Amino acid sequence: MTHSAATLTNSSRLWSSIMRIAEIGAIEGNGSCRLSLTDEDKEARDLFRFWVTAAGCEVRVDNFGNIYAIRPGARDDLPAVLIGSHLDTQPHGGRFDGVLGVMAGLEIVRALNDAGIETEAPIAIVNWTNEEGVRFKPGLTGSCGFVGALPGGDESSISSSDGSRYYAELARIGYAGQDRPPQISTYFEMHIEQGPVLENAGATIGIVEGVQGVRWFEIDFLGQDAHAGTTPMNNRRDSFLAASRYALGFLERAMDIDPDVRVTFGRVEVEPNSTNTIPGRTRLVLDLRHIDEHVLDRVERLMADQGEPLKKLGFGFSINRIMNVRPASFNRDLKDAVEKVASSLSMPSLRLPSGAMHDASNLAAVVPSAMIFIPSRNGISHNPLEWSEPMHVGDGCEVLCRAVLEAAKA
Ligand code: HGY
Ligand code: MN
Ligand code: MN
Ligand code: MN
Repeated sequence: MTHSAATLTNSSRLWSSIMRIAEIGAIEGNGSCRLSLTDEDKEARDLFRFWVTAAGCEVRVDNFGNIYAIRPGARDDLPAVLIGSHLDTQPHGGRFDGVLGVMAGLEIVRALNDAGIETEAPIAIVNWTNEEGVRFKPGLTGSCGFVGALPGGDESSISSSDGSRYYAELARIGYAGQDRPPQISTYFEMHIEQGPVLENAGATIGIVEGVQGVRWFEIDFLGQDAHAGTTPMNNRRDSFLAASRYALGFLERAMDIDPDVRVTFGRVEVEPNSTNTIPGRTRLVLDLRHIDEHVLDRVERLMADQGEPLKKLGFGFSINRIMNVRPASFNRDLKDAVEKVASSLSMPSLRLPSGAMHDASNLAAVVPSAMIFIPSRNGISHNPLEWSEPMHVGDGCEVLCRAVLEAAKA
């Protein structure tokens, strides 16, 4: 089946679906805030479900709240080609992170309907639950559940930052499903790069080599609550000061192990969180990343070593690893196929690693998977300033569409 040089997909229809989703949970500065399983997430899920139903897809929801939209093929005995990403965002999220990939899947289904193209194998779109891991931990919850990577696979392995319960929230928003996910042969994820590499290189299409490993830890420091006014400075066990000293010392030592390691303390919890009480308990939530698991292991050992001096000073100290997504590499044949499609459409492409984590890391462990990036302006993401050019959005979707059509042949 050869396709005319004219595009199959409709870039303005794709653009308007992205902007329509972005309006849900809109925040100042053209950003979005749709934390997973909130009313805003529900609204986006409902709209996605409405659109894919209108496009003739069968909708299934599994027990992690992942939504699958399945477009039948000529042979439904064949496993589906799956296209996915996520609709949840960071608290100060942009309009494209995750949304681009789910809406690109929808646009491909719509385009194939318009063109009257029947694929051999079914094509499915997925919206993964809680990719961002803001409200519930670990991140990538839905795709971890899909590949059996959640320890226990039940609520005991999903913690929340606001006291809510994952499965109760799924039920509350009407997405506590029990459907069996579709069998899949291949996974594609289109995503903004969230970094500056493609823009600096003047490339439109990023062919992602792989994703660095990501580990999350809850590091707890226990001191003693005490009065801010009556307690002399030399008679305190201030858990926040202990945590601050620890964080700075750990960061320097980790960079000595490997300057490419990524260490982020993005979340700090202090108890009792009162201006005039010395905090007795502080929790640092650490996001640690690197492409090499041996480096991650060495840094993890350092994490424990750095806590020993605090114990000698009388502080409680504990580490709980709450997420471990292994480094992923993508399928060589699929990368070559994407590169071939991009050059057939005379789009400049570049191979690069992904600094950001993605559901595709989990999928790559179970099926041949590939990721396509498009440029992010100034490399900014997880910020309302996140922006990608409409032309790049359209080009990326057209490349994805043709790569998916290749993969959906029997
Ligand atoms: O954290 C990440 O890398 C992804 O953007 N959620
Ligand atoms: Mn994302
Ligand atoms: Mn993100
Ligand atoms: Mn992703």
